[in-house]
Amino acid sequence: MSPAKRLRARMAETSLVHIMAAHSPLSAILAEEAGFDGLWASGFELSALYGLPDMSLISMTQHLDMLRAIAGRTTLPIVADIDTGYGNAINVIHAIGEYERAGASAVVIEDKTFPKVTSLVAGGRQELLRIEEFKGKIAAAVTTRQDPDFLVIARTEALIAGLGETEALQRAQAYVDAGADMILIHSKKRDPSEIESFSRAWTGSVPLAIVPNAYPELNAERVKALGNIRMTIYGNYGIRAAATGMQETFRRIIADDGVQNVHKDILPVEEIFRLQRMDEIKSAESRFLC
Ligand code: SPV
Ligand code: MG
Repeated sequence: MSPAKRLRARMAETSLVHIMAAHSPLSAILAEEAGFDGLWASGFELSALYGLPDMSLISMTQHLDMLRAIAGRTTLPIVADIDTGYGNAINVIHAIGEYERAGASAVVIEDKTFPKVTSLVAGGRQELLRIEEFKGKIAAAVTTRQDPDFLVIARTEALIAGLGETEALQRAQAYVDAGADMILIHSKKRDPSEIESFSRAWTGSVPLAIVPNAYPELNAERVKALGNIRMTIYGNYGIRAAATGMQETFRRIIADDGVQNVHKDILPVEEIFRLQRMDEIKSAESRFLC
């Protein structure tokens, strides 16, 4: 079964799939071991990994390289965050071929103009595409995919842009009409009221996806109660967790003038060997290095 088919099957059998952000193969391996249903190849996380803001500065090639590396080390389905699709509908056609070949099971395309500005930053310039133009991008993605199970998820940034629920609902319905398999609805409000209200008002034929970064209290129990949200993406939690660990550890090493204290509080190198599958190398060595 292809990972895309598995993702669809998992969504059908559970009321909610949990998709963890990954910015590297190592973070993806850790997410798989922890029990997530899939991975989010996050634009925000990869940008932050390069020390850059999430503003269309990372190239498609950089993102694809990371996604391919992740696909090579995990079995989980990968939901690719392709931002605005790298241009117009023609760029989307090219991108879908590349992402499918790289091992993605789904893409999320957002209705902002290129270059985009990250959604949650205060005072961010949030410009949306004309609805007709974005419908063309969704239709191009749906027409281009080779695997019918590959999901095309349309993300509307209408709430992020402050255009209100009516505009968000209108855009979401238009994108479903263009062929979208799911709608990702995003909000930067510091509580889940906009998302809960949108979800209650949504009567469209496809399920919703959310990214509860600004409103972390919207846990699985509350999401399931809404009934039509089938995918929660934990965007930015991977890079924030990694940065937390490194920031604390690096500061302690400077403060302690050495690693004599921190070494007990971080993973032993043997655990890194395990994650690197060093045992496989050892057995290959004894078998083939004659
Ligand atoms: C990402 O993780 O890149 C996202 C989610 O798109 S957010 O940064 O909250 O917009
Ligand atoms: Mg993103």
